[in-house]
This record gives sequence, structure tokens and C-alpha cells, in this order.
Amino acid sequence: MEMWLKEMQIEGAAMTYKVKETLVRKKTQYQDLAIVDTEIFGRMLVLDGIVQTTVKDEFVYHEMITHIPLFTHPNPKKVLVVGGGDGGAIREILKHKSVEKAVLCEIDGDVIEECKKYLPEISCALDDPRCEIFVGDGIQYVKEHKNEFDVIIVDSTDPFSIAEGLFGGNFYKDIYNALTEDGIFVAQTETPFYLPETVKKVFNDARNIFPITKLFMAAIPTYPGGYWSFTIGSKKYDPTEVDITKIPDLDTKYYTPEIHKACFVLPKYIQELIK
Ligand code: AAT
Repeated sequence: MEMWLKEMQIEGAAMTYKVKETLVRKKTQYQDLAIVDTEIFGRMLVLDGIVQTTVKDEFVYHEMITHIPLFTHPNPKKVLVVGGGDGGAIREILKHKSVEKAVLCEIDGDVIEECKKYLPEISCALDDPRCEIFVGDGIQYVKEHKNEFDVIIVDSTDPFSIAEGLFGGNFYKDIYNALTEDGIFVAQTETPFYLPETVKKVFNDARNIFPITKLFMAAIPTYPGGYWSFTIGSKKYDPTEVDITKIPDLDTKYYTPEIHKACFVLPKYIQELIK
């Protein structure tokens, strides 16, 4: 019998993936967790029926959410990831020689454990001595830390339920305070095609707090719309003004210095959205 996983992109449109095997399926304290092996995208982490990351295309998201802020900051030493229990962002962060400590604050310990077991190519850096893992709510964690991180990365689920508070002005104020005086924040901010109002609101919330706020895009096949937005808020450094001739070589599959420039060039419908 053929098994297909269906993710609703929006009411009335869905993506489907042929599943070879279900490796784990459980109700955690916070969500319905599954890791399945699929024919086209390999193993994938699915939370509450929504694809979070897949072995085949995770490189796009994890490289872009990390290298854009880390190559914008001239000397990032201490980095925080909120969410991201799969470890993909941590793996990319630790490719930067300047980084002394990368803290992962993930609310759901089961995500970390199951990804360590079934997605080793993504979670491989979680055991690195420079990585510190904290299992708890990112909203609380950020509130309790002041003037501490050079870069904060919000690698969260979509803006519902446990992740709702991770999108919006109050949280961004706390992030501003948790950053050092020249700190940078970045968040995954959804699909401008299906959720234009969300992208607009989140961008405006960030723009009200950070002196420099920019939107950049990346092509992610398994995320709704295939073309995903990230919002970057910075106290001092402009990510679009980086001298890309000075960016050192890094082992990546999507990110390049040219992509660093190009990802901020927006189609007209997205420019209009954040005007
Ligand atoms: N690296 C790509 C994977 C993710 S998963 C996002 C993680 O955020 C989940 O493991 C979830 O448990 C965690 N999370 C949600 N809310 C909180 C919170 N309040 N504090 C800490 N962690 C939290 C991102 C996928 C994006 C999907 C796009 N459709």
C-alpha cells in the first residue's frame, strides 16, 4: 500500500510526499512529532503535520538563516538559536571560526533527542563542546538574558501555538535587549505568497525596533510557496553593505558571497508588501 504525507500549504492547496517508512511518531509534551523517510526528500522532521526540515533541502534554510547574519557581523563570538532543535543551524554556526559559544534554546527536548537518533547529518554538531543546549521556552530565555549575544537566530515553527509569541514586537524588544550593542537578529518569517499579511506585520514589528531591518529570500522546495522569507534586524551593520570580496571560503551548497548580495533583491510584489 502506498503511503503519502499531505501538508496543507493553505486551505485549498497541499503538498504530498510519498513515504517509504515512518521511523518515529509520538505525541510530545508540546506537539505531534514524526520523522519519516520519503522517496524524494529523504528523511524529514514533521511537527503537527508540517514539514520542518528534510535531509535533501535543509541546506538552503540552515545556510541562509546563519551565514547571512554571521558574515554581516565582523566578529560573532556568542550566538543564540531559538527553536532549531534539529541542530542544522548550530552545525552551520560552528563553521565560523570566531564563534566561541552557540546556545540552542529549544522548547521540546523530544525534537532534539529524535533528531539526534534519526537525522545525524543535520544534528551532528549538537555534541560539539562549543554548543550549549537549553531545553525551555525561548520567550522566557530571551527575557532573562541582557546584552549577551552577538547574533540571535529565531529558527522557529510557524506562528501558532507554542511559537506564536516568537513572532512580534514584544519578543523583538526582548531580543534587542539580549543582543550586544552591535548585535544582529534574524528570523524565518514565512511565505510572502501565501501569508503576505504575516510577512508584512512581522517586518514592520522588527522595523519599529531595529535601526536597520531587511528582508531576504531563499528557494526552499519543501516550504509552502517554495520561496521563503527571512527578516534581519541589526543595530549597527547593514547586511546589504557587506564587502563580499572579504568573505572567506566556507563549505556550503547554497550560500555564496554573490548570493549574500542577491538574496536581498526582492520581486516587486514583496517590495510593495514591506514598503
Ligand atoms: N531547522 C528547521 C526546523 C524548524 S523547527 C522549529 C523548532 O522550534 C521546533 O523544534 C519547535 O519545537 C521549536 N519551538 C517552537 N516554539 C518554541 C519556543 N517558544 N521556544 C523554543 N523553541 C520553540 C523550523 C521550521 C520552519 C517551518 C516553516 N514552515
